[in-house]
Amino acid sequence: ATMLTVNRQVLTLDEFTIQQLRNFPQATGQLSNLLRDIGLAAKRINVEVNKAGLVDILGNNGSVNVQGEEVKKLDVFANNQMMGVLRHGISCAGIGSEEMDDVVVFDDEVSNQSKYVVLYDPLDGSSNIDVNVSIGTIFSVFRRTSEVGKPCTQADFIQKGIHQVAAGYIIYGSSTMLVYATRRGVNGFTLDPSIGEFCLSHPDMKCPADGQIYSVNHGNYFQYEEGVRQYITRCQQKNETNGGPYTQRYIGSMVSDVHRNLIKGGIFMYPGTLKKPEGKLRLMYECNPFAFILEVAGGKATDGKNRILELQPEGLHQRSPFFAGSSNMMAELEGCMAG
Ligand code: AHM
Ligand code: MG
Repeated sequence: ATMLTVNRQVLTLDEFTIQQLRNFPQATGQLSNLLRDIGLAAKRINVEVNKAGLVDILGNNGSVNVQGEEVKKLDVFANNQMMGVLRHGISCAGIGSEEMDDVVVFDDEVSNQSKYVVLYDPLDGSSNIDVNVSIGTIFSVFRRTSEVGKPCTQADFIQKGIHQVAAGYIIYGSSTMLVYATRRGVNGFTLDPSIGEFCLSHPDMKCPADGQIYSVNHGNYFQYEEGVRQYITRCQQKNETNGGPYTQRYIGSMVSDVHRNLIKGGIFMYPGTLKKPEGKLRLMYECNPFAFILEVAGGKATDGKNRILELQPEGLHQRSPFFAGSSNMMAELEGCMAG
């Protein structure tokens, strides 16, 4: 019989972020702490996601379980976990969540000394929970622009994506992974359930320049503008340059769809439709973090015309059309959309 041994060469998330710090003696370690906090929330959310079919947490708020405790919906649970760890940590002055109308300013002695604010979508793709399909958590980290020592402000959150310090996601899939990007690179960690730690499994991730996968909701095809339809047709046909026809893959869970395309090469699209010209995805919680991750990995992300990271946000919950993925596929799309 083979004996399983612990691979001591593999760095945990904590070891990795601390190792990164060593190259920057002037760093305070707040970002490492922040990532550890998010990793902890991810582990707790993971446990509940895995139980989702077993215990009645799919139900609505207000339902009561056998112990007579109030049962929380999974997305409410995830939201509270993220907010809880960030509030108790030392690195975050406040949060904005897709689940909440307004930002939460922590305003306590330690939080007011923190450098960062975090925006997150606690459980993206939540319509997939009750059918056992992968879902995820997405986060975006900004350095605050307000004075450290005071409570953070609304303006700290309404920054262009280009100012993100870090962004990442957790995917609750066939295994659980945490992927995060800083300007210096994108790294992926897989949760090793035997030790309960995220372990570096995908160092220095790069999005291939070419891909063979396109991801879009075809049900909306006749709602898309001409350029998008033209590009989809090109994906479906072999032509002189593109090596098509491509494979179409669409889970309907952005974290999974973009994660796959990041690794394998591909393009993900959520265009505007006739009914919803701004599309569905939220700039601050979904588009910005994925645009940052993909660009650091060598890919591209636009709203069809402009680079996502340069869009000036006007509100916390605004939506944007979103196109992202392999750079050469994005170039071909741009050609179609330009006319
Ligand atoms: P949610 O934030 O309500 O979960 O919606 C976001 C999700 C994304 O994960 C996914 O890409 C998209 O909605 C799918 O939408 P559609 O079913 O319209 O294609
Ligand atoms: Mg979402």
